[in-house]
Amino acid sequence: MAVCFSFSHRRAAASVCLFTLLWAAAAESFQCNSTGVTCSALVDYASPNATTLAAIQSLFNLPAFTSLLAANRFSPSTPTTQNVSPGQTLKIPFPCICANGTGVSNRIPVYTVVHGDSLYHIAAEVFSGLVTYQDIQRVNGIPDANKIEPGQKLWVPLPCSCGDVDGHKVVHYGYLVPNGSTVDGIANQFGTTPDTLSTLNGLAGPNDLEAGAIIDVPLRACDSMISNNSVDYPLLVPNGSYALTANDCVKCDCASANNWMLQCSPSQMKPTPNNTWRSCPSMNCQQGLLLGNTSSSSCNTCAYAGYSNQSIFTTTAPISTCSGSMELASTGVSITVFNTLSDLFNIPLLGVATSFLAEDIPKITEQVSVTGLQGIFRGIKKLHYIV
Ligand SMILES: *[C@@H]1O[C@H](CO)[C@@H](O)[C@H](O)[C@H]1NC(C)=O
Ligand SMILES: *[C@@H]1O[C@H](CO)[C@@H](O)[C@H](O)[C@H]1NC(C)=O
Ligand SMILES: *[C@@H]1O[C@H](CO)[C@@H](O)[C@H](O)[C@H]1NC(C)=O
Ligand SMILES: *[C@@H]1O[C@H](CO)[C@@H](O)[C@H](O)[C@H]1NC(C)=O
Ligand SMILES: *[C@@H]1O[C@H](CO)[C@@H](O)[C@H](O)[C@H]1NC(C)=O
Ligand SMILES: *[C@@H]1O[C@H](CO)[C@@H](O)[C@H](O)[C@H]1NC(C)=O
Ligand SMILES: *[C@@H]1O[C@H](CO)[C@@H](O)[C@H](O)[C@H]1NC(C)=O
Ligand SMILES: *[C@@H]1O[C@H](CO)[C@@H](O)[C@H](O)[C@H]1NC(C)=O
Ligand SMILES: CC(=O)N[C@H]1CO[C@H](CO)[C@@H](O)[C@@H]1O
Repeated sequence: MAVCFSFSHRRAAASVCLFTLLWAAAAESFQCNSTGVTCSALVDYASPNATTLAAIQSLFNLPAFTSLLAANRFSPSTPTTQNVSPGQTLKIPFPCICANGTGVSNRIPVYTVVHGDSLYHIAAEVFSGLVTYQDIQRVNGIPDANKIEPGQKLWVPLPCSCGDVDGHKVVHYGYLVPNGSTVDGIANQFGTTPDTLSTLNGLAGPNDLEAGAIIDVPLRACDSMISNNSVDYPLLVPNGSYALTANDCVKCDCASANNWMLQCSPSQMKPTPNNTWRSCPSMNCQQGLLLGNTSSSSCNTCAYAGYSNQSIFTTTAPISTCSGSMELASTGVSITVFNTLSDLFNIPLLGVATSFLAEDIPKITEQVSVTGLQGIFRGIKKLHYIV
């Protein structure tokens, strides 16, 4: 079924298998030493045929459509009817549980057998080889693989893992290895090291990588202030992506550029329809600071601390990137400057604004919204506003 060959490409050599089936993934369970631990994980799914996001949500029993959008960095307004083309790969978010040294999806997805199905068809085609038919047979205690009945419900144990890697919080991502990949290339692409990838996946060397295999890639996630008794603890959001939490009321972004701290703010969405919240609860810190906003005077941000059935919790947290008060020799104005470029639109404006009259803020905004710290200083000097 698969034709394999080796080739070398600049620095590294790799083995590649060409599948006659459309991109059937090769399942291999991931090691996971933390017994009984659950977490959220991701796996690549290459849809075998043309379908929609709604059908994929249903196939994988995803409770929230927004989780599928977030995992794939799609806009929160993407419709459920959005088309998925044959072979298109999507990241599927799901709960993982570790036991006996390996991780598997925690009792989902559950697939209902239809007329004409075989275990092989379900494993290799419907789930595009994310599992073997033997995996499904084993976890469901099926004595004879040839005997399944329409209507029978089968747990499909997807490969996954939980736990920190190299001392960092990570989301374990079951990555579908594309043709022509190298261990170095994959490590580089996902911000990890070839050694870490080789150890996690028991790879003997750079040649030990097969196109179409699913390998465990640890995606470093942001740290957060979420309390360990919050419903969503520990919310792990990998670099470059977002998550909607607290019944979709809160949107949290993770960017390595923000010192690996999760940044959360009100999502401006309605709460998910199936719970007791008719509208999103208040999301303020003390002194009326709104979730995600930063105080110009105290170098504090209003951070997300989790949620319960009743409320959304917040806490004020110091911003590590806040550099405090700086003297401007040319004007004699002391202003508070925050030096994170990504925060430019929220934070420095406040810092600058405290030194000027409110009616001048639009002018200052024009000056500073273009560049970073240097731009702020230039803007201030140009405007010659002195308190
Ligand atoms: C990888 O190989 C498969 C099977 O031959 C093929 O269908 C697919 O187009 C190839 N992908 C790329 C990116 O070359
Ligand atoms: C799991 O334990 C084995 C044996 O102690 C160790 O070699 C391996 O690195 C551990 N794996 C992880 C992911 O921690
Ligand atoms: C309602 O939401 C909870 C999580 O908040 C989820 O587990 C459950 O499946 C949802 N039910 C429906 C019918 O969507
Ligand atoms: C782990 O192994 C034990 C004993 O071998 C077994 O009872 C249990 O079902 C296994 N757990 C999983 C999740 O496979
Ligand atoms: C696509 O494939 C899935 C899984 O094999 C199947 O259930 C579904 O009916 C197919 N849809 C179309 C439009 O062929
Ligand atoms: C939860 O956090 C509190 C305070 O940070 C800590 O004392 C406690 O041990 C934690 N509990 C668990 C189960 O981690
Ligand atoms: C984090 O993601 C951004 C893009 O979203 C990327 O430019 C950056 O290299 C990533 N950093 C790490 C350490 O993975
Ligand atoms: C939260 O609500 C769910 C159902 O809406 C309920 O089952 C659960 O016990 C509640 N938890 C708390 C702590 O009130
Ligand atoms: C004063 C200030 O920075 N307010 C911001 C607080 O956060 C909301 C959204 O999260 C922004 O729209 C406000 O501009």
